[in-house]
Amino acid sequence: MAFEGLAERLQDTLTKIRGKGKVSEQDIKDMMREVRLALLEADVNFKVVKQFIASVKEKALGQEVMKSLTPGQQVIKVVNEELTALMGGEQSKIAVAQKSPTVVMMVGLQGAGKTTTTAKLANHLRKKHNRNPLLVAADIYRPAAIKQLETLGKQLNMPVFSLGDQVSPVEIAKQAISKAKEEHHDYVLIDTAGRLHIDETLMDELKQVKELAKPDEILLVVDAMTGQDAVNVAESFNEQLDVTGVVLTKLDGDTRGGAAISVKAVTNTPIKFVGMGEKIDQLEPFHPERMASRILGMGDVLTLIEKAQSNVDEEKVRELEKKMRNMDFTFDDFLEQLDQVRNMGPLDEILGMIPGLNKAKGMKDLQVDDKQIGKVEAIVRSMTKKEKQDPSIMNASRRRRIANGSGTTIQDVNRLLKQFEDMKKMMKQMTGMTSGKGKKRGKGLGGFKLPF
Ligand SMILES: Nc1nc2c(ncn2[C@@H]2O[C@H](COP(=O)(O)OP(=O)(O)OP(=O)(O)O)[C@@H](O)[C@H]2O)c(=O)[nH]1
Ligand SMILES: [Mg+2]
Repeated sequence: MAFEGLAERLQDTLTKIRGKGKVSEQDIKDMMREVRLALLEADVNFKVVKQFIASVKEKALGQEVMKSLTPGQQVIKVVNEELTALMGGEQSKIAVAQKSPTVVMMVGLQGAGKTTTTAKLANHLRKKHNRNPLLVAADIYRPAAIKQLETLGKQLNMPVFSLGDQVSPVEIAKQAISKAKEEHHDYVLIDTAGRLHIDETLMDELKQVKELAKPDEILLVVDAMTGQDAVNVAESFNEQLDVTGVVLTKLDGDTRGGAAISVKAVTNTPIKFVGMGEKIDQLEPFHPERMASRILGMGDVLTLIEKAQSNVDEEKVRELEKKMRNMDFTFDDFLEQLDQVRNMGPLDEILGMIPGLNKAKGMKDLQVDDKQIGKVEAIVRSMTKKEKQDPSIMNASRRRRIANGSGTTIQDVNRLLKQFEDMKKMMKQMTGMTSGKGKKRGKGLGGFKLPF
């Protein structure tokens, strides 16, 4: 997965500070040294790193205190915001021309992924935007380049415009655009030839195509795995062609992430899409904020905190806490708690925001969890009012009836009852610990956990 090294290092650094009730200037300095090293190791442009560190330091030290977050969380929030800003802030979408068709020109070095991305983009435009693109084969230099695009077009069941390899790319572009107008294609995607280096002859040709086709979008395709080289390439292409957006391919194989973080800052050109694999559907719109959260490995922890605070009724939380202390937390309370969590949004989404659970391997388990929760809820809802209030009356026949009523097994029911008892014990310990010292408990979910 992308960003392994960086994510790991940053997460280590941030974990040290996350729960801190107090963060000193020295803490921030120490942390920033680590962040700096982590970014440099990830092959982020050193000027970008320098600027980033300076602005995080300044904001972290000067920021307003927010009651809802601990100081440690606030520092993380600043890092997250700055990282998001560095990568472009808002999501940058593909151009739409006022008058159809929208012309998109794909450019980039040899093997960067232009042809593949042209097909992926066509697929994306059709699937997500209900568009009807025309693919244009304007790479007349590499043998089999036309064939490659035609094969992809066939696979997508989409038309590919070509005039063989004896007609100039400028002429191909011209005829393709008139054909698109005739046949009411709303996008024209022009795949151009790659080059080994920034080479003047070919660059001139691209300029001519640009002159004639007047593209609404020039997408520069760069290979994320080449790190800072990708950034330098982007800079040169941009100087010559005024690129409007970058597609970062092979992010699936990029363990460092330097290009993704530096491209926007160095070239002032936004990343619009990222390639996450060779398959036709492995192109994703680039979301700076999501990417930042992913790099920081915190899922969307801040959104989660905010959601928890706006959705959980404070009064109810206090009531529940009192019950927990008195050990009379019942299955009714449990259902209520479940509803409160549900109010925050779809469960898998909520769980996805929890750090550690959002890792790739966790995703499968999440679905299982969702089912598991449905089961648990069915069991609880099959209990009588009396049983919910006092699970100790649960004898064998009651357990059997509940299993039948909820479509589960006696083992399932037994397991839940056992977990519920364990949870109560655990809660008692937890509340005992914190209330004993008279310390104020965390808000949000009130600090208790569901028993799964
Ligand atoms: N893993 C991975 N491979 C990719 C991605 N995008 C493209 N590739 C692979 O990169 C190789 C080159 O892709 P092409 O689309 O042919 O590259 P190109 O820029 O058109 O190359 P030229 O036409 O020779 O300049 C192919 O094997 C693609 O499958 C990606 O996002 N992830
Ligand atoms: Mg190609």
